[in-house]
Amino acid sequence: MQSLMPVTANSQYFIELEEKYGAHNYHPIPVVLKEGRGVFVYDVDDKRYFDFLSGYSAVNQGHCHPEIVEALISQASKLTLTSRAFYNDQLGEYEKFITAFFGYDKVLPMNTGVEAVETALKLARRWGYRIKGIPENKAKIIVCANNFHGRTSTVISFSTDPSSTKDFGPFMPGFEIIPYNDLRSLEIALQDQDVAGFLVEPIQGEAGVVVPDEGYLQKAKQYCSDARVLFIGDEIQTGLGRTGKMLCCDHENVRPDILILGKALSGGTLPVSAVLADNEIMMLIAPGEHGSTYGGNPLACHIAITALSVLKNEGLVENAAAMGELLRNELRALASPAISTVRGMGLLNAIVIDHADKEAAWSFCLELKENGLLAKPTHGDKIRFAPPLTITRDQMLESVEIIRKSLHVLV
Ligand code: IF1
Repeated sequence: MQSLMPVTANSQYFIELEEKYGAHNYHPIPVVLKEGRGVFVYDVDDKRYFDFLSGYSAVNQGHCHPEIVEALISQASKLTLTSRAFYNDQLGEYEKFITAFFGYDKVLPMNTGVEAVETALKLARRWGYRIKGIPENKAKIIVCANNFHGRTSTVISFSTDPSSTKDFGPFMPGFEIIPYNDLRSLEIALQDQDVAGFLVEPIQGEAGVVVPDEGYLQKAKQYCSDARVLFIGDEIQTGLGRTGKMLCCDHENVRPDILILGKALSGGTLPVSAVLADNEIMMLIAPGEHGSTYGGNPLACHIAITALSVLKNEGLVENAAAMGELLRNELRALASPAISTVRGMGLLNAIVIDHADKEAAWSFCLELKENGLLAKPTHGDKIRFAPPLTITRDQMLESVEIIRKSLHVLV
């Protein structure tokens, strides 16, 4: 059991409630938050923290962005849900807005990221059967080892992480796992005529911000085009400005055949996800063949237009590129022997902790918390540093100072 720093009685009260009444499907850093504004969150004792996790990149626009909250409040007081049994005055406007924003013919609105991934898989399979001519129930989707695309039974069927898969079987067939960032393996896998799609994270987030070689995405897309296989870009975590471009695929001018978005699509207010594709793919789903209760609800649509507009109007993509460069340079300049690697793009970054104590990354995050910055390890020795894209230069330098000041626990 990882050690817990002592917390105040006030925090302890809330921690114990979760311990007693909630499933233990997470092991949080011991901090109890009650408020968020911009790059900051505040605990129940009014202590301020820099948020360097950003709700796993769902809060790119900063916590409780005033314009996004206003959009939520105004629409929530008018109409929140109609179901898709009827039209509403928000969905069409949103569909027009987001398809123009990303340059696709159509969008299929969903809620959580994994629902959008499942939707993309169904679209790719449907395209495989009806357009490519793959024999029924033979379609395959290529995925990469160490992927993270969500936690439904189908999606964990192609996970290589035992903590996501053990004792959750049996699993969905039709997936082939190849090494990430390995074009030769992809080229070989694409020789199979039953392959309908290649699902890939442009940067592997949960794996610890694994950035592929330059050119990987572009060549992978080319190989897929040559093999008549759909390139499915999971930009749920890397998209919406996080890596210093609107989409991570933009770094290599790659246009996914199917684009998957989520998280910051609502600016961290409620689950909003989306699948974008052109008509050849999207029109393969007829009425009644796919959907969800909340998918495309007027509240989500109204919020998402604002969340996307904020990214552009506030120059958050450009800021992510600049502040990410600053962060990586400053982290490297710390020249700490305990930080073996600094990697990332834009404001999706991670450090790798090199220390004899396997709990070192956790202990470091506890010290960061004590000093006013929140981050959490992933897969043991990696710590993700992903603040909201609104972070200023002064805030970044203050954050780096907190990181520097906390390094003493790693000696
Ligand atoms: C958890 C991290 C994990 C995602 C990508 C799809 C989804 C995610 C690239 C599914 C979700 C979240 C899930 C959350 C922790 C976080 C995460 F990488 F972002 F840190 F797990 F890998 N594709 N990522 O990153 O979206 O259904 O959650 O809306 O499950 O612990 P979702």
